[in-house]
Amino acid sequence: MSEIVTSLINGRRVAADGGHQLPVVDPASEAVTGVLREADAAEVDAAVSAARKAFDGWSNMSTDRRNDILYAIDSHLRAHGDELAELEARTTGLPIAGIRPLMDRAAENFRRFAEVASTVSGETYTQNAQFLTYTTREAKGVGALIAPWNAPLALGSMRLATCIAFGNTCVLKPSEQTPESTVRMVELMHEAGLPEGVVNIVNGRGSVTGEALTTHADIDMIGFTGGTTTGKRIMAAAGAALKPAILELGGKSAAIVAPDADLDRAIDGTLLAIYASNGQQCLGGSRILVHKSIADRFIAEFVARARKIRIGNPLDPQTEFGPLAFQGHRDHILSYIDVARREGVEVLCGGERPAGLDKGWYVEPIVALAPNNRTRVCQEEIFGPFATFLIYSDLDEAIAIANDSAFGLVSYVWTRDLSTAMACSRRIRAGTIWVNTPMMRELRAPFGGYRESGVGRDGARHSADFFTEAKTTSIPLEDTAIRRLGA
Ligand code: TXE
Repeated sequence: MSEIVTSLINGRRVAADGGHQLPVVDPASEAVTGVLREADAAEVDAAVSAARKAFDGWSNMSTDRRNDILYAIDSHLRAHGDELAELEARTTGLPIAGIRPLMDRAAENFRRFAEVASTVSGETYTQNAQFLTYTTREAKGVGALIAPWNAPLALGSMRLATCIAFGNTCVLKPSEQTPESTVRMVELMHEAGLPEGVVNIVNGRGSVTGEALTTHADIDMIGFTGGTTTGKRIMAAAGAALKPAILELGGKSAAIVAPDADLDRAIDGTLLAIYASNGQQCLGGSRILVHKSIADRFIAEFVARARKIRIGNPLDPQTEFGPLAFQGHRDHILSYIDVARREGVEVLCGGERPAGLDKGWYVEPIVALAPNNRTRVCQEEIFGPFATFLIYSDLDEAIAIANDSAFGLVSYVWTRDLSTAMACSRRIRAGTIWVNTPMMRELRAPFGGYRESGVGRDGARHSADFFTEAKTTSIPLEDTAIRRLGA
């Protein structure tokens, strides 16, 4: 065992002694590589106090000075991109070739949201001739931020950057399944000049550390990325304490392949949308809706390519698909093979342990063909390499299937016909529609979900709105009459 992962408060890792301990497991070898020491309620309280203490200094710092620090963080994280990518690949099982660019994106989040903070401005109201009324935007306070295990740095940096760029301080809890890379990233942020207490980390299980954090009386808002069930629980706690919450949750996104699509590009795009990041991504295109006139050819080609995906050690640059993040999640995904078969869903390939990989949470990418969209594999978020095909007859039917879901995060459409693209853009109820492209993330644009895919949006203006309070000030331009009581 190499490392004991602890919390990081006021810029320093806390002592490793005592406390409840959880194993840190390498998903590629199943070996226990470290120990996570869980933060209890007292440690969470210390982290929130540190963030509160740092709030005045950070929120009152000039935006230019704060941005210098955020730009330095961007540069320093980029300089350590290889180190972070290796750590991330080891802990999550994500192939290094796929996540190396995401390390630069994680760094860039701090630059991008610093730029947004530079443009935040208020309004003036002069309609009432005797008064000047203006608005300012102020940092909201201390954020409780919760990040998931599927892409800890990409998603954790998004939560952090949107919060601290506007002058807030925070306590972040990474997932107990993948804690190490986030601690290292935040350590690097301090090396780049982040003042102590602005970002603190508490490590531990959701039910213990997470709950102590999101229900702490001295937090001002909650930012959560994770599963819908947990999201509902957090929203309920936030409601009870009257704290605003932004939630980015799961999805069961449809990818519509029209008969006029560029089928080669559609094959590449649909494969990537479901199998990138080992299939563990909220924006996965897990329901592939293909027109009946092209279905046989398209599905056959997709299956052939899925069988050829290079599965292996996440640290090998040739690997396209690594082990799933942890044993419980691997078992959860495999359980859907039986669920599928019981409902008459045909499993076309995958689900076995790949030859030659005797250890690790490896599974061959799964492709299935469902008789209809009401099956559980089409309704429930599996959150893994489980692609399910559905065959449709006309565009109205495809759009109806896309919308027949509790979720509404993203949707993909592959077509050369503008009217098909526009109909999907207008009629599909999802936060983002990607036309002829998989997963283009424009950081300035809002990102978030309809229905059970979340509440609120990340993005330039939307994050600024959530992470600041609007304040209105009115000043009379001359001595106005004041009604005199008791005169
Ligand atoms: O996530 P959880 P789980 C989906 C995916 C997956 C399912 C369950 O479908 O199969 O969620 O995954 C913390 N108070 N996504 O159970 O529980 C937890 O410690 C405060 C979609 O692993 O949502 C972790 O840090 N915090 C997704 C974080 O919440 C709590 C990413 C996410 O874990 C808590 C991950 C509590 N009561 C899973 N309970 C996406 N949108 O990208 C847990 N946590």
